[in-house]
Amino acid sequence: MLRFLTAGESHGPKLTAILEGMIAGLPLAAETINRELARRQVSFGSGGRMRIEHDEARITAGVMAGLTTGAPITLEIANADYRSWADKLIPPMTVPRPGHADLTAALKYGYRDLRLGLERASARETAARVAVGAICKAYLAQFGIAVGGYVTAIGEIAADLPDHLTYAERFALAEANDVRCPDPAAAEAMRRHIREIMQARDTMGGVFEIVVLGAPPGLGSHVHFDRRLGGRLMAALGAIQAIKGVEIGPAFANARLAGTQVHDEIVRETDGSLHRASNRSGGIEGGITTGEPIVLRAAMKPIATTLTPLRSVDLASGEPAATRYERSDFCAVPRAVVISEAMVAWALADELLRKLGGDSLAEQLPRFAALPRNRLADLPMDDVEWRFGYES
Ligand code: EPS
Repeated sequence: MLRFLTAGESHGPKLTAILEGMIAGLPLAAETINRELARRQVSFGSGGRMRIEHDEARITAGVMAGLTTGAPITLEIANADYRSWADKLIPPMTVPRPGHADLTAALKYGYRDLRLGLERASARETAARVAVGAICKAYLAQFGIAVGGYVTAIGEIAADLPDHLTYAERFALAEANDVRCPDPAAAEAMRRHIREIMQARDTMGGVFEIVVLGAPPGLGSHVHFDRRLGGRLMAALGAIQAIKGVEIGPAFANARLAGTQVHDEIVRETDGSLHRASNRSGGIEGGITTGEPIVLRAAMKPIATTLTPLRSVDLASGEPAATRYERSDFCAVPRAVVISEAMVAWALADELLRKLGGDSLAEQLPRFAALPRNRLADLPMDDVEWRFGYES
């Protein structure tokens, strides 16, 4: 339903994104997109590039007089750094960095210089995804659906997040510091840790959570593998640079517990509505949203470009060689939160568009209000015996 493409190299003139399938009538200002782009740039542990770029999106198609038209939306983000690359003589790059796409991309595409791979593999491309995600967030917000996130660990430093802290409070606390961690004491420790890592000429990964609030029950489907929302959300996160693990709810912790300790018991309220005593499913059962918050957790590996060299091979000489350092981030986990929010917002917007149908916001708003909810009145049962009735 909702497709997007991005194009552009890390040090080329600009990034371009085209988003196709968004309904008409959605109010959209460049400012809405630029706010998200600015969030993506905030991160303790960034390298020098983030001081060069001041990302702003130009909307060049699909939005007229402040409203989406239903036509493809085109976004452009200039690479300020292009100025220093445009006429530069590019030195050969022949020593692949372990962990980056250098070797795999060169082998696959037959590149005769490794830069051809890294230019597109670079996480610079995620600026375009965040711009697309900002539109998806604006769409979801029309229905009271919010996507947020926060860092829970940088290396061995873990946040302590008490259960009484609501998700909205976590989002707000996370925005208050540049490691995007809602636990202020842990945030300080994380900053210290990142500083140590930088001094040690190394890099560090971490873990973060992405949470969707206000998603109605009934998005996704159990009927086919590629319609299961859990799989779609994990794929959306797993398709981000350096993300190597994703879980829904406390999935790995659940795997160590008995079923009676894991499953979210269903409770009837006096008004006939149904609710869950817990949310260990992470808001998804049978590939379908339950109506509880959708909770995803992702693991980001340390950045592959390290100041301390790693062993590699110079592909030009065939001799063992140490990796050479180029400017890079030391820790990009806080930025990965914003990128992940964007990808989750896109996957969810796609599901909501499929659920609601129609071509304009005016068509969709009443349909959303009429969606079945978790209440007995929306779950009529025949309560009689019946037969399968397949033909024999
Ligand atoms: C990246 C390396 C760095 C990052 C870049 C991703 O860029 P440069 O090589 O220009 O210093 O800053 O990320 C961005 C430019 C961005 O906007 O996020 C890499 O090799 O993946």
